[in-house]
Amino acid sequence: MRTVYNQRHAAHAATHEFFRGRLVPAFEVPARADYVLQAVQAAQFGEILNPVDHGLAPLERVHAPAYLRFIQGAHAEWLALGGEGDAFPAVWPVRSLRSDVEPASFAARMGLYSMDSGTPLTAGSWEASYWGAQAALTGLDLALGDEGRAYVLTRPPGHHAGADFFGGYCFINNAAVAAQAALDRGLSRVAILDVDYHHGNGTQAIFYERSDVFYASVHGDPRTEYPFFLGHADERGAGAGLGFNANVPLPSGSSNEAWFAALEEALAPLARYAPDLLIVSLGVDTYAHDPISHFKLDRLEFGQLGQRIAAFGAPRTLFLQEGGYATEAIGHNVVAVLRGFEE
Ligand code: SP5
Ligand code: ZN
Repeated sequence: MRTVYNQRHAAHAATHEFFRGRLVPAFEVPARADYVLQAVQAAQFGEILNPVDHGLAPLERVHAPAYLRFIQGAHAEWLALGGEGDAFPAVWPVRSLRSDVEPASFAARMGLYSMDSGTPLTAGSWEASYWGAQAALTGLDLALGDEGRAYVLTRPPGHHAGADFFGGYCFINNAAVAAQAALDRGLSRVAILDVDYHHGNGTQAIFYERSDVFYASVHGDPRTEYPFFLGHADERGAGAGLGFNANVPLPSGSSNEAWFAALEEALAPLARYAPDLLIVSLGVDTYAHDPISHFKLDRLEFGQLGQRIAAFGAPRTLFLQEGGYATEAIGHNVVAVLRGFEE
């Protein structure tokens, strides 16, 4: 399997993030991708390609143009206002406040276009995220070609980013951009299997009222786990999308047996859907020693996951890197999944 590597990922390099009101060392760091690159190279999976620029249009198919413009210029605005270092939001238009009028204030727009204060907006967030989406689109090109599969190594991740907000370390929803581009290329049914520890609220929301993209996720129960406000089992889609969304939340600390049973629950409706393309939002923060998550997968289980995805037998499969914060182990865990898939 070939890898598309977003070589601009390190443009997004936060040193700190907010946690419990204090700045703590950032978890989503450039070294994550460096370790995965090393592991993929050492495993000799095949060629490692740079992203091909597909332009802004495929991003605008998923994200609001005003949001993209904001992210593109936000850090420069912050600096022009005298800000130093990374920018963080501090005020949000929650219930009873209006979000249909874009404020002039930079602080207000930071809140309008975000969901949390745990996602530092850095000088290079746009560059890294733009090229991440291009990597996803280039991976899609490979998956739609003769090989039928690809792995996209990128950061920051994407699945928490909504049509018009950033959060959960994510700015551009790579899985959603790739899914929409696949439809625009003539595919009629795309499935997204999200195995990151956290529910992919952005991806779910983008396709919630649509039947052409089925979103299925296994994740930590949002009653106790980030992103808290989406990811419950009763979210099954709405309107034309009713029945095309499947969430299987699991309690923090769940066993591997429970996790694989949940995976079967998520895969069953996907199998009935019979997608032309399976996109895997591949977070490996389900790892037993992940510093911010609480499942128990290890090398063996990541291999099993890869085998199970291969057995699913989608005609085309695109793996996109999402979370995973046990920095030195991420590469081995990703390689275990990809090896399991290729066996
Ligand atoms: C893509 C992805 O995996 N995003 C995860 C976003 C999680 N944001 C909340 C992070 C909370 C950090 N908790 C630190 C606990 C230290 N003991
Ligand atoms: Zn995650």
